[in-house]
Amino acid sequence: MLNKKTPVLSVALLLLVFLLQGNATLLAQQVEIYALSCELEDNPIGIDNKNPRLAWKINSPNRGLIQNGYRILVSSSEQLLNQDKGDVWDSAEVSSEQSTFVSYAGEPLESQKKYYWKVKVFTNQGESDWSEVGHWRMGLLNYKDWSARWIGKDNFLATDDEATGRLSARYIRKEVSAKKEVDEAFVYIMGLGLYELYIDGQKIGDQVLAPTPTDYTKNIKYNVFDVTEHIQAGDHALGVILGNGRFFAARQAKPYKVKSFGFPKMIMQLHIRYKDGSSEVIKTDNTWKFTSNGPITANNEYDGEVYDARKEMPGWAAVGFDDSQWEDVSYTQDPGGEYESQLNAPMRIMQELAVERVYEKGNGRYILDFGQNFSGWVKMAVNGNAGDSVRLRFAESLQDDGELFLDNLRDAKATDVYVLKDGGQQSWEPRFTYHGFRYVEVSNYPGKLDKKDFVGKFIYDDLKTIGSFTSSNELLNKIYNNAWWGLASNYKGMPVDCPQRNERQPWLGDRPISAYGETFMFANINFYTKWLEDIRLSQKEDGAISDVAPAFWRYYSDNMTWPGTYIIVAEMLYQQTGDISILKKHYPAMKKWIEYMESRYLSKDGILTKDSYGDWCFPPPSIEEGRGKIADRKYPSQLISTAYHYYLLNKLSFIAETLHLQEDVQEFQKKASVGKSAFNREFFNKQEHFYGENKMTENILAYYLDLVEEQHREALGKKIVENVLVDHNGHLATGVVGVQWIMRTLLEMGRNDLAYQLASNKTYPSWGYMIDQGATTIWELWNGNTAHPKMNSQNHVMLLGDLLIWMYENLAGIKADQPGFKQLVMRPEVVADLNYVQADFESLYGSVSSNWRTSGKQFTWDIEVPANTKAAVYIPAKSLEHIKESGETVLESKEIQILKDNNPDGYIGLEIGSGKYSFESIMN
Ligand code: RAM
Repeated sequence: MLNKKTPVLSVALLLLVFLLQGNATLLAQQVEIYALSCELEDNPIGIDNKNPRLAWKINSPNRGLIQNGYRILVSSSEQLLNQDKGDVWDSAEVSSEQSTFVSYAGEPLESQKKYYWKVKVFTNQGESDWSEVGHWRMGLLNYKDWSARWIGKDNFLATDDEATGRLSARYIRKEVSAKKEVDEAFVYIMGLGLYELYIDGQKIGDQVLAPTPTDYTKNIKYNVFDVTEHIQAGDHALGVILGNGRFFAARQAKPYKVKSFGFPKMIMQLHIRYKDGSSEVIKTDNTWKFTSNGPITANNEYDGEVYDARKEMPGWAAVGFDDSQWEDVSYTQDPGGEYESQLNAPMRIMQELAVERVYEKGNGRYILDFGQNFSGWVKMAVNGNAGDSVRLRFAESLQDDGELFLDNLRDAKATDVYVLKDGGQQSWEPRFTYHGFRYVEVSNYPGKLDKKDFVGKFIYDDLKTIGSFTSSNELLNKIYNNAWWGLASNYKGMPVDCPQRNERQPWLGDRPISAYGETFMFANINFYTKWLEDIRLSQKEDGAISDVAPAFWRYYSDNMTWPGTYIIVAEMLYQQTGDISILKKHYPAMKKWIEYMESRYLSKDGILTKDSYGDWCFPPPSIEEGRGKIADRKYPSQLISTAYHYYLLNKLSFIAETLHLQEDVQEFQKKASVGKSAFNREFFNKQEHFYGENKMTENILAYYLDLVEEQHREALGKKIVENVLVDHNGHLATGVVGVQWIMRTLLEMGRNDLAYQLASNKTYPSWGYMIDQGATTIWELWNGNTAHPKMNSQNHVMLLGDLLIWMYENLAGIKADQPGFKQLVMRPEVVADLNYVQADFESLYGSVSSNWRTSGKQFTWDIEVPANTKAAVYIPAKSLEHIKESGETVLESKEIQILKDNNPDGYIGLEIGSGKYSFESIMN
């Protein structure tokens, strides 16, 4: 046990969702700042939530550590905080185990003010010292804080290519002066669709493709920059470049479908506080200067960027530039949305990739292979003559003849052009586009191409990778790795379906369960919190929710499976984080949506009659049968919509229960029970014990979503086994809908061996087949190598289904038992030839890890459970006597409680507190 002198328990602070972090020690030890370990640091200088939530992690190796109280101090200055004075909030000692999402409850927080905070915790093993100091800064809280005007040009310009929808970038500048000694300076900016901000010629911030995309008529995200180091007393130049982004839609041909918001525009304020206490706000107005005659002559997300270096305007963003040829900027229409601080992480260049191979094609033409499908762009170095025009085209794969395979991009041109200026050696990368690619064709490259002159820039939201998984099965590891690349590639401020063709839409139906698996891999809480808001804002007056959110494509096709993701992801995020505010916020809209669907499509006898996509992208029976076929045929299914209706009612009932809305709970349950009877009456084949047409997905939905009556459950399970083993020769046969549940269905049926078989398959259809065919990400179609290119992306994540969940929760055995991992249940599945798994995951309480290996009947398991949590651990063992922990029998351990000492299922259950444990056992 711990005595009072035991060293170092440190506490890391997080300000959740809008967050910060410091660090402290328990027991009067020295404190050191703990680098932020999750996305919660996404934006500590622009918090516009008036009650930010605070969180901290207790970083301690001690076993069985539980917090039983905390005290938070928030001060208006660091000096006050150092004197332990919380002049804006002193929570006093609160007796509570809560260490995540603790709502600020002090004095009202003021716009643009910086706050300092620290926490100390009281635990069952003593009291901590104060943590190190964390801080955050409020954004612009009041609408009156915005006194600048939107500027730009609300029309096509002579430099724009109206026909292709590729606009010339807009350059906007203004020279300003700081009159006195500057204490601090902050910029607040919205530049739509995309912007880059420069001060005195230098780009501000390392974000790219900012701001995060939203439905700009509903909300617009502003970004905040601390520019104190750039603004001293004296003259300065402010320069902004605007690109199309999602604001000016890349495709204008179908305005009823593709939403366009107008022409690029911006609003910005530079707030300067002088050392003498006075302050000043410099704002966009009609005295700023404008040109579209700069080097970026064309840009859009799908088609690429054209950059004519001969048109560069050296010094355009620096003081002294002659802008007499520039026009006055105009006032423009306000886009309409609420202004909100961007709390989700910006996109950044997250990784650089080297060219692996170069294929020389003659005449200055080359094909570069980066060896990996990813999304982003290429930076190129080149030496040539002014006017030489180098063209880069991007593709995911090559044709048999070694040329780029472009057909699956549809009409996305995915082409960047760089026109050289005088001056020999030069280098360039685009700003307002990105591509999904592995291969790049370089044409008209002057001189000999050296592969070192090209660097791939992998761009996605700056979400830290917080999980890892490796096992003795190399194929599983490869699939996991492909999943990582696919998911990362499709984080673009919203979860897009694919990064390459003319689509790139945030389809709801692609992520219902995938999002859950992703939370183990990426620190994406703020990301999905933002997406839920996008979905909520897509809701129409009548209750309809779009299949795509933000609704850049206006598809309100009314079905349960795509919009249903709203409910599934909200509930999942609550389970994985413990943030109940998510449920509170979204409950009314979710309820309104289901009632809308019922009012239109629920038959009198309980069938939900409307579906749109069926089991989208299910695999054709054989590669041959799918060859050359277009995959976008829809097969709506009332079985699917009725099953989801039932499932979503149960989810809503759980949410209502959590929010203490008893009447609603009863209402949902009543409807669910009608739905269940209707489902069985309509779709169950009593003689044969299957559902619908005995398709794998149909049977899985009935089984896993709990629709089958208890007395038929076992028989249905047998049908599913037959579906896999007999009908499909040991393979899955599920599309996007079925694959969300398949691994956990087989596991629940006691057939994890079959789940493992599906994950280990290399023949069609399987994830392993994709890899066998050279995939480095996950495909849109099981038969992605031979189907028609019209709808056939090679970097889509929807077919991951529940695979990652199964890897973490079941193979590794890392699963939340109480919301947010306050309590864990760890039960690794030892299966077939799998003889080790190593996985870890950074929860909001700290690191959870599970490393197990087997040797014959011997099972060895090292685990780590974070402070302030506990875990029920299930160990494969013959009996309690066959388990040792750190060499000792567990019977004598005071730190280990026994939960279950009989093992009809081959497992013995123990309860442990935080800390590291090494178990050894002899299995059945
Ligand atoms: C296609 C894509 C996308 C899917 C929609 C319904 O555009 O496959 O991922 O959600 O169809």
